[in-house]
Amino acid sequence: MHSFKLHKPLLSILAIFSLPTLIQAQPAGLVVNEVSQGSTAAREFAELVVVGPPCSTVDIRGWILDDNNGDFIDCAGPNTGALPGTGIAPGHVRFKFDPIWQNVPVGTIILVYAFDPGDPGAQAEIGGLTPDYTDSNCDRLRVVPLNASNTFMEMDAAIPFGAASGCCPNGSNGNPNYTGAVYVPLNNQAFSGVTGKLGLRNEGDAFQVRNASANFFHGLSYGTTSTGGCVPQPLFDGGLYGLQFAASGPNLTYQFRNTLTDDYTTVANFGSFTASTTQSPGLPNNCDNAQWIGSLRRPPESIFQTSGAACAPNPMAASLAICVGQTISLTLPNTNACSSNSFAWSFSGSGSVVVQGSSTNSTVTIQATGAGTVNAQITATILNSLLYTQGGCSGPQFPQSLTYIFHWSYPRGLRPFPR
Ligand SMILES: [Ca+2]
Ligand SMILES: [Ca+2]
Ligand SMILES: [Ca+2]
Ligand SMILES: [Ca+2]
Repeated sequence: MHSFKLHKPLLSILAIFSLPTLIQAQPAGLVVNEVSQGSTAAREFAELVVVGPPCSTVDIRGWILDDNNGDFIDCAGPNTGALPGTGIAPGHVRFKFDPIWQNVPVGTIILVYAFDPGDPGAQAEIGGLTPDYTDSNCDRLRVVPLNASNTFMEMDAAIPFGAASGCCPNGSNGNPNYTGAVYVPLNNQAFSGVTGKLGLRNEGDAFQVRNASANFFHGLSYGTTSTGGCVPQPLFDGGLYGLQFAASGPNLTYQFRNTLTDDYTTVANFGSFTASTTQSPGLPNNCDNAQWIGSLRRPPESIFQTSGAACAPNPMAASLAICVGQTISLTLPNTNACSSNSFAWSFSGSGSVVVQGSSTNSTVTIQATGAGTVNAQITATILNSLLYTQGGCSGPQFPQSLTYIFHWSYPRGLRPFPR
């Protein structure tokens, strides 16, 4: 019989990344990619893009979505209260502490939208999209209605609450924070509608994302306040990054267009547009936006790494030594339900092998034909073709690939496997 010995590690199996991408520290969170009033009434939606280090996932359990909470316009100084007429719809929503939100791959789009089955004026215009909380179809889009059918999120119905009346300082009139929130299941107007928790005031308001500690992560504001005779009338400030837009009213959408750069904290990279013709729920906002989203994505096999570090070397089990003549199968590690678009195997080193069958799948079968060491390398590639088509891109766009190398040895002195 031939021998098949599992040696102690001769060489560790490494993951090596073929893209010359600069891996920089990227804050992990949710970027507001688009906020739309809808073409009419309260058919509102918001589109979020998961950002973070390449090859990583982000834990968004407990992350908060809200409209203006006072942070975008508030009475100056601590404990001075909120202002009326600034779009503070009482209440907010958050992602539940549910496992489906624990490891969301960077580059995922999350579409949250109004859909009250009993109120056509509070039904966002999302075309043929249907709810997909977990990205079950692997298109990296999660479609999430903010209504009673959504059991993966929850809301507080009252906090923060807006000021009923009065000018600054407004004392305890209005509560622009999240202390004392009590979470209950979503109702059908958890986004917009008469009792909406995130309802976007047409004349001026904000939309924002906050982390599980209620700290601001990203958001924008638009339009003007209406403080009922208070002088001077303060303006929205655009939040931490000054993302403020003059245009307001119905039938408007605010979009990250990556106009100059991919910096989502620079207002010049955003714009306001007519919603009925330009809103793009669940889709990139233009080709530049699609390229940015594509640049965030990596082959899904990379995102559940054993090393824990994003795009870092990925040590596997012990290296193997097999006999000349022996046949063995190699499989790309860390596969999950979603997979890359294409795979390519190659072999190099002092030993020699022949491939049996296909070498374009995530598994390959090889037979050792000559003693020595062999590196078996697989490159997994995602094309993002759908994303770039949706973004209206013309011409070829860049794919994203990762290369894994298996180190193998075929010891000398062993006889070829007898046929
Ligand atoms: Ca609110
Ligand atoms: Ca999906
Ligand atoms: Ca509105
Ligand atoms: Ca969009």
